[in-house]
Order: sequence, then C-alpha cells, then structure tokens
Amino acid sequence: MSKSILVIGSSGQIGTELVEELRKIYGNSHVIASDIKKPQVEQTGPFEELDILNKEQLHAIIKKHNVKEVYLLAALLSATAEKNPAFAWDLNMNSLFNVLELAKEKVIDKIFWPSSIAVFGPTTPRQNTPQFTVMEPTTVYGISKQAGERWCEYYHNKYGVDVRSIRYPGLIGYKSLPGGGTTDYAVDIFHQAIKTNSYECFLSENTALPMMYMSDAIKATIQIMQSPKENIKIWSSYNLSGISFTPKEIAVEIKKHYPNFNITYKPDFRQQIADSWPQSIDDSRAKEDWNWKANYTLEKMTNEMLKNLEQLLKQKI
Ligand code: NAD
Ligand code: AKB
Repeated sequence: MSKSILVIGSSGQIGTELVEELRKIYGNSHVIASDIKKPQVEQTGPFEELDILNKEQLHAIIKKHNVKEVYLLAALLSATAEKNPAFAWDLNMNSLFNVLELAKEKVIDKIFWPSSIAVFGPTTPRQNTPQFTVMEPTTVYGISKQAGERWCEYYHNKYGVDVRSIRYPGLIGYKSLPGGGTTDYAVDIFHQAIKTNSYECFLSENTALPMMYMSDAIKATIQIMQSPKENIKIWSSYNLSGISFTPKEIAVEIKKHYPNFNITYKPDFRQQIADSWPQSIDDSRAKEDWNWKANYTLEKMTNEMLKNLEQLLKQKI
C-alpha cells in the first residue's frame, strides 16, 4: 500500500487550508484529514473521525492508511485554554506524546507539530524577540507549547525522532474561522467590516502582536517539512515572522476599502495575554537554515482578505 500523510485537527483554522495544499502536492487520496469535529469545507479526499487522545483509534487509522507522516494540529488555543487549564494541558501534551511515541517506535517517519509565540512571556524582550531568549510563559497554552518544544527536542536527541516545528504568530485567513485564540480579532475584524462596517475589538488600540497571512504560514509549514534533514538545526521550534500591527493599524488599512468603517475597543481577559507576548519576532534562523521568506505585507493581506471574503460571503447569501 502506498504511504500517506495524516493531518490531525484538520477541521480547524490551519488544518482546513493545510489539507487543501498538501492534497495539491501529494494527491487527494494520500492526505488523510482527521478531527473530532466535522470538516468546515467539502472534502476531496479521505476524512476520519479521530480523538487524538484515543490511542487505539489513532493506531488503527495509522495502520489502515499506511501513514508515515503526521501533522499534529489538535490543541486548545490560548483564550479557550485559560477557561479549562487542566483539559488544555491534557489535550496539548498527551496528543503530542501519542504521536512522538509512534515515531519513537518507528511506526511513522516524520512529524510536524506547531508551537507558538505564546512560549514567550512578560520577561522576554518584546521587540524582535530572539530565537534563544528568556521564556517564562504565563498562560497554560504557552506553558504547554514550551513543554512541547522541550519534548520534541528530547525525542529528537534521545531517540532520533524527526519532529519539526515552527512558532507560528497569530494567523489570518479567509477560508476558515479561528478556534479560540488571543489573535482571533484580526480575523473577526474582516468579517465584521464586510457585514456591519464596524467592529468592537477585545484588545486595546495600540496592542502590537506578531501576525501572518495564512498562505505564508502554509508555505512555511510545507517548506520546513520538505527541507533536507541536514538543514534543520533547531529541533525545539523555529521563530517565524510575518507582519506586526496593532488593531488601530489594521483598522486604518481596512478604512482604505471601507471609509466608514468604525472600530471601538473593549479589552477583556485576552488583553493580559496579549500584553505578555512579543510585539515582533526575529526569524533569522529560519531564513538561514531553510530559506524562509514571508510574502505578505499588511496592505497585501488586507486586499486579499477583503476581496476573497466578500466573494465567499456573497456566495452564502
Ligand atoms: P483550531 O482550534 O482552529 O483547530 C484545532 C482543531 O483540533 C479543531 O478542529 C478541533 O476540533 C481539533 N481537535 C480538538 N481536540 C481534538 C481531539 N481530541 N482529537 C482530534 N482533533 C481535535 O486551531 P488552529 O488555529 O488550526 O491551530 C492548529 C495548531 O496550530 C495548534 O496546535 C495551535 O496551537 C497552533 N497555532 C495556531 C496559531 C493560529 O493563529 N491559528 C498560532 C500559533 C500556533
Ligand atoms: C492564539 O492566539 O492563541 C494563537 C497563537 C498565537 O498561538 N493564535
């Protein structure tokens, strides 16, 4: 039987777009989507219902499809995780262990596991945050990502596991909805601009955060996975940078398309999370080691988001 790729957490914000891209490259039938939740979009290849915490179910799917590569995307994100810390820890850590163990036992050959800018905390330098620096995260999500990075490196050093990772910034795309993060405002704002010409933002106007357009994030993910193994020098997780902006700056950009767009600010518990994260990221190691380069500026992303979302929302009416 030919080899296949399994995407776990495929119905989420990243999975929806990653599956589509992987299927373009490797063929529909070679990319198995899986999630506890039904897909957000119509599937062009196999979909399996999977709870990643159920090891038997995971092993059965791996065997059934001769899976050799796993992209593990299932997790609770920062805001949702704060509401249920014990479950977030259980899901974010045990999902990773279940997959790392499969690679240790040589059942699978390669893993992609995403980390986040949430690994950093209030004691980290906030501008141009270096690859190696102080990391004292204050959210359960950040703690789980930091621990996950340590475990990835440990499994690589100790058992030779090929597990590759990126510290994604906040991701923005039009094809799928975000799943409970602190950076979700930067997706919601486009939907509300088109629907109501106004947005009430849960972060304050000058809160700068590292962000990235989804197609850049998908490009980076596929690029790091396709890189020759000898090019990968960091086995914890690579810093990755796209664009950094504040709610006020993105609103100014949206106003160029919707001059009457009105933004108001009502910060909630997510403000404290955002205030503990970097404002911009130094990703020179990703550039040096595997040729990473982002394509999207704030202006280019805003143009694409509005154009594509307008079309999608029109089709739904
Ligand atoms: P998401 O919440 O949109 O998607 C996660 C998916 O995992 C959901 O479809 C959910 O149903 C699924 N899931 C939850 N529990 C599961 C289980 N027990 N078994 C199987 N599937 C389960 O998240 P996302 O934005 O697509 O993020 C994917 C990964 O990337 C996560 O690890 C996240 O921490 C990381 N990340 C995302 C961002 C971002 O801005 N989206 C930034 C940094 C890191
Ligand atoms: C979140 O806000 O939780 C995510 C992330 C940056 O990890 N988007």
